[in-house]
Amino acid sequence: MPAFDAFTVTATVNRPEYLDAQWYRDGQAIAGATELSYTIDPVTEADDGAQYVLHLSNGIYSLVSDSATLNVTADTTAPSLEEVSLLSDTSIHLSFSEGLDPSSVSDLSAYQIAWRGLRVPVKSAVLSEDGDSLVLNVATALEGNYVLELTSTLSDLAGNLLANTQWMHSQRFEGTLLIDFGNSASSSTDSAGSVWNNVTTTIGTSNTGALESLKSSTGEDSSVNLQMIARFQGANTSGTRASTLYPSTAESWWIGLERARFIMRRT
Ligand SMILES: [Ca+2]
Repeated sequence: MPAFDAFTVTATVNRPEYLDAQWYRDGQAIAGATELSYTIDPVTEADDGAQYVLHLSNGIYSLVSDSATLNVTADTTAPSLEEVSLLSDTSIHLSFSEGLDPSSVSDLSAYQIAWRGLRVPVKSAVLSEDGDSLVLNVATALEGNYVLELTSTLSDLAGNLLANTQWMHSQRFEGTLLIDFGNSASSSTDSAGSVWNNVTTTIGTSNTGALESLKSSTGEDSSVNLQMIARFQGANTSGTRASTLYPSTAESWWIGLERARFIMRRT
């Protein structure tokens, strides 16, 4: 068995209530090991080859079990991050394939969370008792998509480093996003200060070419962010899609993790 797992040796006897039990390891009585089962958790490579026998006695007769040999192999399997979920908007639950070394999780710089172009600080990291789950408490309420990146200093008890270090959490937006590119009176001048000037204020305004958290047609926050990749100067007069600068697949874009359908509407 691999190191750092639990090992249990059990004897089966008829009428155990009349018997006193004592486990021995390599000929030495083990203090406190007086039940029919004995567990070592976790085993280490130093336990490799240990022999266990059970001595049973009813006061008149005594009996010694066959011996059981414990074979321990080195743990060479790296832990992996299996699942990430939000417990609340400020706490993230991480599940790992096995227990992590508690000393490897305490450095908060091991956790990088990117959300809407921001780095969200991690305030605390709390490892479960068995070490295979971790709760990260963050300073900012997370809505929608975020990317979690872990440094590879996280390890299991044998020192094997975490195998996968990045996790993208996405919430699929189901709905329609309306983007209004304005009317013929809107400015079509290529001005650095008005790069997004043709988008109405009900959707969002920006002079940086980026729109955060587009609203759906029902006013719901979609958590979808949009970054302008090219201006379509003067395109409004003949329809946005007529611009050669605009992708021909304009109705359906991949934006970050989301597939969002855009309906172009001229007003
Ligand atoms: Ca391991």
